[in-house]
Amino acid sequence: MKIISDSNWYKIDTMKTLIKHGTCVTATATFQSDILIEDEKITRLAPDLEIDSDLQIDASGKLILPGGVDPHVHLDLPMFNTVSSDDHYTGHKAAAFGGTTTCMDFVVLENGDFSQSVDVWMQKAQKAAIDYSFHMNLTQFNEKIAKEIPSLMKMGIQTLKVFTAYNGRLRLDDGSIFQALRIARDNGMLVMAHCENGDVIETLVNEAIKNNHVTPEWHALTRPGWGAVEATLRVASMAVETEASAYIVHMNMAGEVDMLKYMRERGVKVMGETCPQYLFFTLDNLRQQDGAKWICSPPMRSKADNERLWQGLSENILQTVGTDHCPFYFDGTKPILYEGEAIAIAGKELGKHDFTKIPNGLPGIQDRLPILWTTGVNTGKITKNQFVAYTSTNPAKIFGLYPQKGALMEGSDADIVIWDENKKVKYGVAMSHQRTDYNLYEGWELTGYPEKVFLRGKLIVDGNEWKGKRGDGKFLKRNVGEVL
Ligand code: DUC
Ligand code: ZN
Ligand code: ZN
Repeated sequence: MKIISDSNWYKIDTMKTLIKHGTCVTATATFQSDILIEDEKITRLAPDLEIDSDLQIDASGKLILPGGVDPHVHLDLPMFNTVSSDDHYTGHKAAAFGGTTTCMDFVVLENGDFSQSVDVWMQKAQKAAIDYSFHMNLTQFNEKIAKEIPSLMKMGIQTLKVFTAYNGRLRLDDGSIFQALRIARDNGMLVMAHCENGDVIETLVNEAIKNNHVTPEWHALTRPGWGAVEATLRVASMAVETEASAYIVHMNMAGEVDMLKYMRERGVKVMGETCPQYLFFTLDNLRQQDGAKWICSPPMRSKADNERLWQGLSENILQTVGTDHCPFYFDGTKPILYEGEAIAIAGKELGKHDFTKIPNGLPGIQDRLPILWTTGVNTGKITKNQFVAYTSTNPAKIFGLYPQKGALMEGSDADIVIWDENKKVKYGVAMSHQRTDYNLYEGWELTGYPEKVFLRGKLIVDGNEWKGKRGDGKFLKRNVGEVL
């Protein structure tokens, strides 16, 4: 909206942007269309629009995609005497440069108090630069908490994340997960599950430490993949019994894809997310000198797992690609420059002599779309429409934001990416706005990259230029989502 001053009169006029000659790509179709944006919304979608506008953009030869929706990020998350190194400004800015305009972060539950815990996250997100919403980490459970779960819906939070691992810290026992699924079913909520076997991990970690096995590879060796497979089946089985729906986060094992397929073929309301890192990297990366860069939970697996996950995407067995963005510096003793300021945040070096002290998590919020495009679309593993479905439309639908987000439709928010499918870049930390000192895809040659990114009609990324602002991102109250 712009305000026009006419002598002493002020009239509020609509800001109009017209994007012409682009090729729109949605989850289900590819078509030629112009797009008219009025203020924050898409208001016309038709070929050959001839309308006076304040800004006209020629998108000939370019693709128009709905802004990416990242369902899984951890910004400003305290962990192991430090904090994930992107906050709700730097992480959002990086997301935008990669074509993502909405992300969903997890609220840490403190003292079993939902409202106070959400307030803490609301405060952190005051500096938001893209639109955002929250999931609630359900890491404690008792009668009082059970009764209060429905109040989250009034706050616009329709998702509970449970953990079958991290004993003594985040894990809920199966009985509590079962009860949470029932409550979710009765209130139109969705349970998201981090699936690994907490007891096996605890046993193996204790043994590894006793035997002085402290290098990064032991992080993966103490978190066996079959624990993830078994826990996926366990959560899905509880979803059957409770008639609830469940969403398995960060799927990383071939067997998890098999379980998902098996359950979905039998009508179980279970959905699966994977993340780019699980499509490429393996235990061998943890064996490198800089192996700590790849420490996250669940850990990297094998080539066969990478391949089965790709197949899961090709064959529509999986539903989304999130990032689990939770960056830490590789060497947090050395500052990096971010927006001209030297900033050092303790990171992976905390566990130099003990893998259990390495903060868990990887950067990826900016990388997701460009990496998936080059390695998925350009190789023919997934279509352009699947790309949009996994990175934008499906997360918007599952998490109750569609068609406000994840869509190119009249009435949708004008979150738009003008995508140059011919743009070649040498990717890596120098191109990244993620606030960390390394990038998992350093030196990768990519073809296909965002050229312009709009958030609710406002141009926030223009080539290499940042036009966004702290505080421009809006909290999204979410509705009941769809089961895909
Ligand atoms: N795994 C990580 O590696 N980091 C954050 C949370 C998680 O589940
Ligand atoms: Zn997790
Ligand atoms: Zn996570």
